[in-house]
Amino acid sequence: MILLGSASDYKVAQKAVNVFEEMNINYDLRVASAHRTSERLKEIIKNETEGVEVIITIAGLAAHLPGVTASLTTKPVIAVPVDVKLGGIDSLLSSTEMQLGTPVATMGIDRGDNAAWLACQIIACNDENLKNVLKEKRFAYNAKIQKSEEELIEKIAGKNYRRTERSVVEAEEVNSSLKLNPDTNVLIISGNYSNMEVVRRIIQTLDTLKIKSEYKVISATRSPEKLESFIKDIDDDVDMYVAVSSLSTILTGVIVSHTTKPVIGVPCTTRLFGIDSLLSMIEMPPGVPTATMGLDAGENAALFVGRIFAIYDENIRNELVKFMKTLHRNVYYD
Ligand code: RP5
Repeated sequence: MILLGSASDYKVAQKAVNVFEEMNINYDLRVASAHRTSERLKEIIKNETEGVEVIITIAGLAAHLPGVTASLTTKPVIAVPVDVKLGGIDSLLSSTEMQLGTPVATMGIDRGDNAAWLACQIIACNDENLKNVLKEKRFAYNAKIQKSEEELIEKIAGKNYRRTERSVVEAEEVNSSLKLNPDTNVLIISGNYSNMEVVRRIIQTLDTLKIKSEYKVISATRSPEKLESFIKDIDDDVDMYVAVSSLSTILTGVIVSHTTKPVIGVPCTTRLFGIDSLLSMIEMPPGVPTATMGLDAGENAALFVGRIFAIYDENIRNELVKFMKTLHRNVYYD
């Protein structure tokens, strides 16, 4: 379901609609403001989302639609901040910085398309056919880029343009030497050891929800080949990733570029109050979303993972509801 804070947000929602039409995914679209029509919003979430797997919320300004929606349901909620004022930074921060217990996976500003791609990745966790279609789309992108390069060069038509010769360098066989436990569902990757407290909270919360996870520490800048070969090796064996990163979050960028599974990112505060990691994690180009959580919000990342599993797994859903109850939240358990 796509929820808009106002009909004026449709220009951003249109991008999500286009992806769902391309992917042949059914969707509903509603307009309900968290502030101006709060009762209508509650009514929709409580009584009109049966069978809905993922909710995409699209809102600008003080965007409370995603957070309020997440507080009314246990379904995964994705937010798309809209550029109405301040370039959309107001809406981006009010979507990401959610309190413990109500995770919202936020996309880049105006990135309705990536919200739909992430929704497809989430639905694909339980749909083999969609999983294959997503992989095909990823390969098709290579051909698209190559074609656009050819067209560009034709357009430039510069007399000094020279194509560099292709030299074949023997690819060095990189063995990541990292192995996964066979029953791991969620792989947590941290770029360094300074964010281990966040990793610990993710593991602890996933344990509470009875979701099997394990973690690895691999730097995307210091051991890029190891990271790449590891993801290629194990991608078929995990359901999704949680990536923890600070400074320039190259880690999440590398992971999403090598998988079509959901990647949940936790930006961490090291410098600049974490603004560097938050923005470099969230502002992804179309087709490669990172489901970005608030700064250092390890528990919320685990709870978002729980919401994805809970779509199809009754036991995990019960654990999630139990956890939410311990937080004394006033949630409508649909
Ligand atoms: C938000 O305020 C809406 O999501 C929209 O982005 C913005 C402006 O709304 P309108 O005044 O155009 O209805 O709540």
